[in-house]
Amino acid sequence: MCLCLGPQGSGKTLLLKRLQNQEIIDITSNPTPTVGINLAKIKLNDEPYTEITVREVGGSMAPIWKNYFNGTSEIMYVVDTSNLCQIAAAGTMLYGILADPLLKRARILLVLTKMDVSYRQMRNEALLMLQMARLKKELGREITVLEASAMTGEGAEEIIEWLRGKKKAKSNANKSA
Ligand SMILES: Nc1nc2c(ncn2[C@@H]2O[C@H](COP(=O)(O)OP(=O)(O)OP(=O)(O)O)[C@@H](O)[C@H]2O)c(=O)[nH]1
Ligand SMILES: [Mg+2]
Repeated sequence: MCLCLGPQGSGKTLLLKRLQNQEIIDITSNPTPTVGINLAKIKLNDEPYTEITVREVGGSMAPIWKNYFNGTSEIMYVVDTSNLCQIAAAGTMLYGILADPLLKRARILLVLTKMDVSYRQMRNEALLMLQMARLKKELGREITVLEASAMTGEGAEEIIEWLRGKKKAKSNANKSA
């Protein structure tokens, strides 16, 4: 199961909507904060049976995110790039996730979203504030970083590509087993 986490209002629900429906997204209706969980089925390609379910746990549930770690093989961590005030807190939450033994083998994707209302330099600032370079070195594990916008659809293909990687990895593992 892929778990989608990130601070309140960072853009998880709208991003998942965009991944579900790349063409049409109603930007006039604001998503309401997710109280509890939100399951999003995302098509990986046009063939049948190539859907995966991503489970978003709302930012207001952060104190109990860890209840959902068991059985999680991917983490999609969504950060609002336009809100640098929130980044330090987002980083602290991310460290907590990465330190959890249940997620030792999980693949990690960091999504810098709301790029439509951020300037490019903010991406670098965000990565600096998250201490990403240090984190990658200390953890010694891969963290994929992608820029996105649920409004414009930027990054959607890349995120789906990352989710597809999961499928490939799984079927390869099955073959070698
Ligand atoms: N400009 C812009 N606004 C966005 C984008 N993604 C989300 N938003 C807005 O940000 C607000 C919060 O979005 P949500 O998707 O509900 O955030 P969330 O991370 O699911 O929040 P919780 O469920 O409370 O954890 C909404 O008003 C969205 O319209 C984006 O890519 N660009
Ligand atoms: Mg939500």
